[in-house]
Amino acid sequence: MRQATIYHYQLPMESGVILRDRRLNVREGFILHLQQDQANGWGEVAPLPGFSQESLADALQETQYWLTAWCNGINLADSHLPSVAFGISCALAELTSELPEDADYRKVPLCTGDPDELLINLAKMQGEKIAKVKVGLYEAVRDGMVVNMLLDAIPDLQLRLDANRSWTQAKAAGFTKYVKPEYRSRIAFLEEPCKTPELSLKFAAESGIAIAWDETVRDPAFDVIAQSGVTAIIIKPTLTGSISHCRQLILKAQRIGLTAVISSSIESSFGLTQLARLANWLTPGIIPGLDTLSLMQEQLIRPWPSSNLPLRPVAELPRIWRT
Ligand code: OSB
Ligand code: MG
Repeated sequence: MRQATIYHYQLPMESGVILRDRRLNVREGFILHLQQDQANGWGEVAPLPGFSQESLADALQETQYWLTAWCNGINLADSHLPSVAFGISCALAELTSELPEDADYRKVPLCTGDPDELLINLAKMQGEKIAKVKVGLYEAVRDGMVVNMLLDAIPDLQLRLDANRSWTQAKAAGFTKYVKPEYRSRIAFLEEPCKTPELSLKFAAESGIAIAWDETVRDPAFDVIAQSGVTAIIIKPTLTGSISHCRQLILKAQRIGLTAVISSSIESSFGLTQLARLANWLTPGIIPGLDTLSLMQEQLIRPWPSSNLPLRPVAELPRIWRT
């Protein structure tokens, strides 16, 4: 016997979390509970406003459609809505014990503003020192100075930078000019420096700074290929699709020597713990980009080990659908 239940969650965000051009006051999504005989599997479906193509209503309708078929013994192909495909695949992978329990709860500390705060977090970091800094929000000169300052302060630090396609060629060149040449190799990669992939490739060739694809991975025409200057691809499963689809991208990247980095789409602590398990399984040794829980005021169902945020249990969530 198969049974499926859907819960709705809304989690308050820290004030002032801005995503692209909008403020995100609450993070909203669904928690799925699948049961088959004695086995249980849970998953999170949470399209991210401004990033996902599908709305919350689309995602709910599609999830209900897929789970109705599943309860009738039919396993449809992966949903074409990435958030739905990912959440359902997680629940199924728990149900079948395909998703290992072991997790990598390290995360790359994320700096969106104050670099001094980042230094304090890095001082606490065990083992490999690596941080992610958002660039392109202020002047390129300031970004260059922050990078120099961090790399000066911690000699064994590596940085991941993320410009989210914000720079013109001139701004990108301005940034390069301010980063000490001997520091360029300590930038593991800079995600999407320029407005188009072509310009970003040109930037990599001219600056000697390695780049990574994030937005480009979600381009329908994207294929994982070796390109000069590109060292990594960022996989945000909620924006990409099912575990098996993400796994194919990751394997292809690894085969040609690219680093695949699993990263957050601002899921709840529940979703983040599944991403940490996925990272430990599919990208061992690569610290995932999961430092987004501090943007929220609460955790959900499963706690992130080092977090002190209050935890909302499933019993407090409205159950909105059941087969
Ligand atoms: O800019 O890469 C982004 C999260 C949601 C939407 C967009 C982005 C992000 C992150 C996640 O940066 C954190 C990370 O990748 O380390
Ligand atoms: Mg990015």
